[in-house]
Amino acid sequence: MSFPKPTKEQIDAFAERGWLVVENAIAKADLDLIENKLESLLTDKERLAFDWAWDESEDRENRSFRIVQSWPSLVWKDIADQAYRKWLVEFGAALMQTPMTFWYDQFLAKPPGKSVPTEWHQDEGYWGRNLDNKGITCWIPLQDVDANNGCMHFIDRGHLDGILQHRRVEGMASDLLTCDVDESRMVVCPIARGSVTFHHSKTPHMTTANTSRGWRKAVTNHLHAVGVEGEGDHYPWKVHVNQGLDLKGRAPAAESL
Ligand SMILES: O=C(O)CCC(=O)C(=O)O
Repeated sequence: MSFPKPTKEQIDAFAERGWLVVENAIAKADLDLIENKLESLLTDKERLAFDWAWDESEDRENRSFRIVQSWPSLVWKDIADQAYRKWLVEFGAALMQTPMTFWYDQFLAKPPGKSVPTEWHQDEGYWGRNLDNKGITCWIPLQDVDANNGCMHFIDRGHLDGILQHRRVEGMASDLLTCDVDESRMVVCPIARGSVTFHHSKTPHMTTANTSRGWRKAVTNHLHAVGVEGEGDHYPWKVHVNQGLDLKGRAPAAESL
């Protein structure tokens, strides 16, 4: 199976709507390898992951990991050489109509039974001002996803509305942020394993809680335009919560935590 090439219709749809589903993008063997390589991020989560929905009533040692947040490069040294990674950079650059470079990835997993939504946000709400309209994210679920186990929901054309005011999610000790959106423009994106979504860095999006019997696992890949030097100033709502892990130099994204 070869990776799909972006069509003019896809490029135009992304420019207009700020998000895109690409069906049958990544082969089963590649997904199996990703899942296998990243399994230890779950089994060793106390050492290798944050709880992105850390409940403020729980002390650090008893975090319930309602959203496991970790970094694939911690356990997969040559991940950058994988064909899927090269493909998503090429595809993302075509959608943004400008050269893009890989920035960082995250492993985001929601356990069965006790997870929570990843609340509405724009990726730029977490990033510095240098990323203004200069980012794109490719989200790869590792199983079929729908609204019952945490698929993507987008605000259609929301990338054209500017940066929204974000705030911390009530009750969280983590850096989880949220913003108010016009849900009448919401598009729910259930997709099969092998399909992926792309969204612009200003597109408001969320994923629902996982109410299924299995884990909901995903790898999200953040790219920025070539030439962006550092994040620049953060918005005033940004919080830095390092959950006591020493990840500096081992996971690129952790540099800014
Ligand atoms: O997987 C999730 O729960 C959220 C992912 C997300 O917000 C992103 O990839 O930008």
